[in-house]
Amino acid sequence: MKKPNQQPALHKVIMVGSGGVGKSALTLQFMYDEFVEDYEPTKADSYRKRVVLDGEEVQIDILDTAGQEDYAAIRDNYFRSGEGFLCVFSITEDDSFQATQEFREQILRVKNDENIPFLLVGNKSDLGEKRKVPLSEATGRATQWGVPYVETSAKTRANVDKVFYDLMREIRSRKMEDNKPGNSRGKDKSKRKKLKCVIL
Ligand SMILES: Nc1nc2c(ncn2[C@@H]2O[C@H](COP(=O)(O)OP(=O)(O)OP(=O)(O)O)[C@@H](O)[C@H]2O)c(=O)[nH]1
Ligand SMILES: [Mg+2]
Repeated sequence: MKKPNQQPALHKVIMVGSGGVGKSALTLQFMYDEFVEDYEPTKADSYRKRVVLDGEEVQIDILDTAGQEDYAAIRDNYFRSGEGFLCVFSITEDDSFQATQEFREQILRVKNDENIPFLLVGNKSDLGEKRKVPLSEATGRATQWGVPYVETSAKTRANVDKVFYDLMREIRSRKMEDNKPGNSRGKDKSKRKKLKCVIL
């Protein structure tokens, strides 16, 4: 049970993917129920919101990163702070789909964790007539990585809540795993160290 003054759990989500795929548009649609038509390349923006996840009040922290190559060098630092990733491409642009491979590799390298909460997101599903990335290719890659694949539209709001909530669920269950007694994952180790200090 939650103690009266305890802060709600905070889940840290990072938006990654090439420039122009709709990371900011998805974030702003989720945060404010608005679709932004104009394209303004992002440097890095962060957002926080209280939401109810399966009956429990939690906070989501979203870091919307820059897709443009000029900012590639600073990605490592941003990725390190993430607990879960929405890896976004546009279904209308094959290059952006190919780039997801590099983003995935960079995330695995920085987080050093094959099972990091991660969703592959094919955005701009409202532009079906301009589709360049076949559904089968996207689902094939997701299956190979062992992650879910979801198609979204920041314009129509299709599946926008779903990707954020599904990712939060993955992050939450991951934290519960890490906190199980006897689990030797990173976080737990530091807890044990602290415990030792108290005993000594
Ligand atoms: N039709 C349609 N357009 C979209 C969708 N999502 C984003 N856009 C448009 O695509 C353009 C780029 O969107 P952004 O959200 O700024 O792209 P980004 O991934 O944040 O780009 P960077 O900040 O440079 O990394 C904008 O003009 C958006 O209006 C979508 O789902 N459907
Ligand atoms: Mg952006």
